[in-house]
Amino acid sequence: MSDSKNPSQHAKGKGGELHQHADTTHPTMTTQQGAPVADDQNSLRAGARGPGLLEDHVMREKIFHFDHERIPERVVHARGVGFHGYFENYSDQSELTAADLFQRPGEQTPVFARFSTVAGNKGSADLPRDVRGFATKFYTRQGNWDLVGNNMPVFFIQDAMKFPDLVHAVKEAPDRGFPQAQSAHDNFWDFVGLMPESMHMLMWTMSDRAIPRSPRFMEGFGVHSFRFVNAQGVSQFVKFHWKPKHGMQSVVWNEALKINGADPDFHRRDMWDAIQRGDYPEWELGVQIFDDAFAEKFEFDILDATKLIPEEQVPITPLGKMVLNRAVDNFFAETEQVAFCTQNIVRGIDHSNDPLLQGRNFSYLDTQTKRLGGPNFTHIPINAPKCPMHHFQQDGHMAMTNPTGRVNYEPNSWENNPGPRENPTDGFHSYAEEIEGTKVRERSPSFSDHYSQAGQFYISQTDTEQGHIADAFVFELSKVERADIRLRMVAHLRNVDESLAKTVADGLGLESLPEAPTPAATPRKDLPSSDALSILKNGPGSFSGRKLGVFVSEGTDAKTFDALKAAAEKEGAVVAVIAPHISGVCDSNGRKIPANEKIDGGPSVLFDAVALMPGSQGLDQLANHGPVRDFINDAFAHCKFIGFNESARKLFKAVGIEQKLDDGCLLLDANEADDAASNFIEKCRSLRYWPREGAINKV
Ligand code: HDE
Repeated sequence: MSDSKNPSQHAKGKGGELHQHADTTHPTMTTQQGAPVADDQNSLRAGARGPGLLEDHVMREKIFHFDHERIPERVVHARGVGFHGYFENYSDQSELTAADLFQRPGEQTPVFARFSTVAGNKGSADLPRDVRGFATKFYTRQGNWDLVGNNMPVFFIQDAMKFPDLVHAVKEAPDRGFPQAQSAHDNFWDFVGLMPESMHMLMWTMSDRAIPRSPRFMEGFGVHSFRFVNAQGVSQFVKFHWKPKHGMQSVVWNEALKINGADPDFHRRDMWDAIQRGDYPEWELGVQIFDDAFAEKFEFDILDATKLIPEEQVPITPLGKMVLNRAVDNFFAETEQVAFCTQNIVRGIDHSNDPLLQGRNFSYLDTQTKRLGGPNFTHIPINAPKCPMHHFQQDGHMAMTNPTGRVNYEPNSWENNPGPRENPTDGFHSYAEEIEGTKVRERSPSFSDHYSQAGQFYISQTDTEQGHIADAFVFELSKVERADIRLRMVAHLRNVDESLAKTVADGLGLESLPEAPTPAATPRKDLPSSDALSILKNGPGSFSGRKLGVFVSEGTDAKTFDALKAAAEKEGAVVAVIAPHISGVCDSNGRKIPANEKIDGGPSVLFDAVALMPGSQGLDQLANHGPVRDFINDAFAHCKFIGFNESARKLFKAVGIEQKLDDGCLLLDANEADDAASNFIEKCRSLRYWPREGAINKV
């Protein structure tokens, strides 16, 4: 074997000694101990072809460290992405809460927010049908407050005791190690079908909320009832809400399936890109505030996390806004190591007796200790408060911030450096709630209505959204192999909404409807529809922050292209150019238009709307090209707005939709390029042309 295969050998003399000159343009590589490394290519061995030597501390250190690079991924919410930013408080809320961050108008508090899926592993795709985590760490001047929420305001279960079962059921089966990142399988539907309390949450997870277009376009919820407590000790209940500045948006299911293949990082890339271009993701934080009297008269138990309080019943009071404006410097150090804990609350905020929340308060601290390796995970910069800390806690694995001096206990009578003391005025006080009761393992009967709000959610949706919910149930249950599990779910749906049950039963090809189970509490049919629960009733009315995919080829008309780009950018949208080759095309003026994507890598599922602007040459070839055909077919099937020029008609013909063009397809007339472009972008503000859906996609 010849040594000449190894380039670094060229620098060596016969005995392997280095003749290379030191590289002065880069810092010298060192070991973890700081010792300069002379050779990073070759391990130490007995002779050039001989065995490796154990003595090689440089190689052993390098490989040892590599071997230990992974930490356990989160047991749930493993897949996620986080960003830095700030929370800006609107006004003095001291009457409501003593929480320091809500006292002074205009004051900014640093935050770190992490968005996640729940079921999938760390390397899974961004767009499974799933709940999304929405966790925010506020680094307040009186300690860290973690608001660890989701993008849905309710949850599957009422008691933390059932969480391991729920998570076991949805994640990979223990024998086969699949399915990954999906709920469309027997174990999940078996479990939830036996847990009627999950019905309301299932309506949410079968809705488009479970396939968001980006975390930027999601609402967030604290889910549980919490307490605000003011300096006088007066408390009210609150529920936390995040409303996205750009409005809500989701994708359609068939699109989600394809996005997962085309760009598994779709969400994290979208967030990253938005922040890089200065279009900072933003949400308004608000609270529903209510007192014991309301809690008493409300139809459901405010401690039951499977229930929400409709915004129409208790409107949201805005408190401030969160702006995410900075990506992490290092994904592992920040996003992976961030440790959210529901127990991290600050003076002025308190927990309620929600049994799910009570269980969470144990779980998060416990899981971080395992995941991050010891009790000092609070010393990791992303987890450390940004306010001063003084306490007598000490030692443990990886202690980084250590006390000085001899005094590590309290009380003490040392005069020199005696350490901190408690502060009853500014310190954290639990709300002085009167509690008495018998020690029992018992679910309150006030938790027993499992269907009413599920039905309310369904009737609050537009026809389009109702259709998507039914389709989602049919899709998921069609992946369930055991027929009795399918039937059990349809039976539950009869208690939610008879028409939904019927549609799902038809979709599954059932000959008759199964008998509905006897509910623990009679489902109410008098709950009014709540518009706030629908995505489509709360559209953004703008195409701002969205992405237009423009397909071009050689000879694309320069004027139409420029007009469209200008109109999109004026709206605050981003234009991506898709071309037959990544090096781009020359337009009708002979100017080079660089491409962002080659057609195969830039399918239309990655864009919110598309424009087809091929040149007049080579259309036959384009019409026969699979990726071009898919681009058009998918954009049409996913109800996207499609702008097109005259040449594109040939492509429509090739895929058989020439006769089906509707009001969602707009001609970008070269003679009126500016008007046509602004008209098209104006249409795009509706995000999708839903009337098309009724005409296609049905079997
Ligand atoms: Fe979590 N959850 N959870 N969860 N959860 C975790 O903590 C748990 C629940 C939520 O971006 C774990 O750091 C229990 C509801 C988010 O790092 C773990 C119960 C809500 C995140 C845990 C729940 C959430 C987690 C896993 C039932 C919405 C990701 C890793 C009582 C209000 C945070 C970790 C991040 C993560 C336990 C239910 C939100 C095991 C026991 C309800 C956003 O501690």
